[in-house]
Amino acid sequence: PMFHEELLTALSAHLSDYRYQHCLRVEKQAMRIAQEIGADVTRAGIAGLLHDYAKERTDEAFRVMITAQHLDAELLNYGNAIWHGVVGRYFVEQELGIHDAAILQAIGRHTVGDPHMTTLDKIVFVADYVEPGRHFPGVEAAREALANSLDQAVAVELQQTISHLVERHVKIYPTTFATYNELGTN
Ligand code: DGI
Ligand code: FE
Ligand code: FE
Ligand code: FE
Repeated sequence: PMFHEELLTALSAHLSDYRYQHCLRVEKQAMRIAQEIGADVTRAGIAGLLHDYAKERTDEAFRVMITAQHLDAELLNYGNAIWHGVVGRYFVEQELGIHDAAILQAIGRHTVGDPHMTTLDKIVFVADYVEPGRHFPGVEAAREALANSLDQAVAVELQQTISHLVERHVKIYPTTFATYNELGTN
């Protein structure tokens, strides 16, 4: 596997500067959350750093990967917003030689979640949403929720994200709903 400095070089080679800076902030944010709750700080950092590694690939590159990895053909009905995590994890594995299943899973779940997220999955999911470069309406509510618990932050993020997507009239990936439905509410 690559050393941290090599990961930074690879990441910066594939991302615009603003998204590269976002990834560095998510790395730090994920490590901070992991530290606070006694989770694996190293895995949180690597997954946070690399979560958007594939975000600037072409749609064609994602379609090729979906076919090559025999992923659910339903994915072809979505776009970069969904692909960069769910499919992006395979670019991380193949190009960066990261085979840690927990890290790849957290990258794969960082946008849409999963009904059975691990603590690492939740850390990356939330760190991406609340990192200090985020300024959208609702980010403070998510940060306040995180001060209470990671699970509260996951819930607020899902509620706000789904509402936002509905307001924008965009298609919602079924896993996003499944994750929302699994929250401890009724
Ligand atoms: O990649 P980032 O911008 O850092 O953040 P992200 O990966 O969490 O979200 C990327 C985009 O995907 C964001 O605009 C919200 C959107 N998104 C999240 N869930 C869904 C979704 N878009 C669609 N179409 N469907 C979803 O279920
Ligand atoms: Fe992302
Ligand atoms: Fe996210
Ligand atoms: Fe991100």
